[in-house]
Amino acid sequence: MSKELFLNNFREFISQYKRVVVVSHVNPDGDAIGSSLAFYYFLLKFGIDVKVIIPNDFPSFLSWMPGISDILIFDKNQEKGVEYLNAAELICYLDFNHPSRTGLVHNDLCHCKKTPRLLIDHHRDADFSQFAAYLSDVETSSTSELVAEVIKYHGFDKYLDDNIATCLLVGIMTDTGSFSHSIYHPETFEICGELISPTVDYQLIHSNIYNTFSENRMRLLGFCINNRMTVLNDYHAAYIYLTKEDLDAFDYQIGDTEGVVNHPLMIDNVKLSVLITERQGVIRFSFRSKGDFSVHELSKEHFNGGGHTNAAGGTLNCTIDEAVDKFLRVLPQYKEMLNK
Ligand SMILES: [Mn+2]
Repeated sequence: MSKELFLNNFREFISQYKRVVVVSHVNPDGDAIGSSLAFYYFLLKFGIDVKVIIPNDFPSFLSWMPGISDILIFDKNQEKGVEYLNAAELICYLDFNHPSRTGLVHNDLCHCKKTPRLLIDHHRDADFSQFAAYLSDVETSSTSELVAEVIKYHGFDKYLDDNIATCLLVGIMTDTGSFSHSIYHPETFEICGELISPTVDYQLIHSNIYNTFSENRMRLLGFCINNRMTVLNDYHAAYIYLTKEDLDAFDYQIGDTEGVVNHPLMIDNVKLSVLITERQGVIRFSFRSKGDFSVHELSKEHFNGGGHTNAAGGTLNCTIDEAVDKFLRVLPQYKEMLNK
């Protein structure tokens, strides 16, 4: 299904459904929340009964967003979440394409597999046969940009409001690291220009996202760089690891490690950065790269994950020491590529 076909048919497609659930991925980021809420507000304008479900809580730097209190956090209210899913006539996947990305929601999503699915996403390797309609483009900055395109197609003059514009700007801003990467075409800037207005203050949105650290979060960042960062010059790589004890020592809150992985890339010759964290018995990997080194391929191959060329995640069931060892064992395979 081409973008044109999706856009052309969207109005007619969506009008078949009265009750719609929008789901986004586990550990939701700015784009997951931004795209889901913007799409939520858009569907409300068609008189649709829409619910937004996220698997677990959002980071506190998003707590000011319009509509955020309308979101159902599945692990806090599973009963209601299951009720919404069972009542849905259409389930929309925003900012992910595989149900395994939905944490606790996964099981209940499988239970209603007869319910048609709609996809709006920019991640790789989607299985389009699962979807009644899909808008998927890996060369778009963010799912929020795709939602912006959908709304623009139907007329910003008719459907854009300050809530939608704010949510979309949050998604595009956060997925591009404040417009520093993942920008594939000028339309990303053009559409942001159309979202900003006298009543949608870009600088305020930016400040709400990036200048709202707790003291603990800032000190954790310092600790990561000073005490837990290893630079591997032979590989143009760097990694940071954080144990559960480290996180506890800084009274870790969801979102506190957001952006930490980007810092090693600020070193001139570092092309690959990895953050390895210990969370409730599983190890989470966060990968970032500069240039054409694909952390998607690296993670898909060795760390049960994937994502984008320059940003990907992964998980392993092991100890933190084993996780660091694994990374160090895998790295030599990529030495040539990293030294290119
Ligand atoms: Mn995204």
